[in-house]
Amino acid sequence: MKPDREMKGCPRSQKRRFLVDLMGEMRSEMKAESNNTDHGHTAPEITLTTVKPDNVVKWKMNQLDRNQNGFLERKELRKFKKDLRKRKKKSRKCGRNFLRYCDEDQDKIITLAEFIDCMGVNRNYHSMTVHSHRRGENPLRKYLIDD
Ligand SMILES: [Ca+2]
Ligand SMILES: [Ca+2]
Repeated sequence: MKPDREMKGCPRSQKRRFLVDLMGEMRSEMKAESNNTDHGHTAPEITLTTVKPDNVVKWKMNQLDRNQNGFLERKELRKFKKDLRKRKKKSRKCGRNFLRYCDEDQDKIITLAEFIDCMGVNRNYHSMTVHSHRRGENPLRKYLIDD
């Protein structure tokens, strides 16, 4: 398991609360959405009492990924970013820095693995089924070997 990274301006205790809140919000969004689209037939994969955190994140990713290419680009993140900034005073900094924190390799796009990771699904819950094996490049490496 990777060490808990730091989020700028958002101390660990706040960060944890921020992530738990955010997960809760996504969960209720997901619930509202599934009620909306439920016209008599229920989607079998969404049973909200048992839905796993990583599935919530996948759902949110799917909502945001408008061109369905499996990545979140900057323009797709614009609205989400706005929502994140509307937080209560205490966690506003967390919200502001959240997406930058998520984009661990800083390529300006957020992959599902990055999203799941930055939501703390691996750390705060133990129902993780998606593993991130994409970890090829150490982001610090270029600083270490470049001269
Ligand atoms: Ca996309
Ligand atoms: Ca990225």
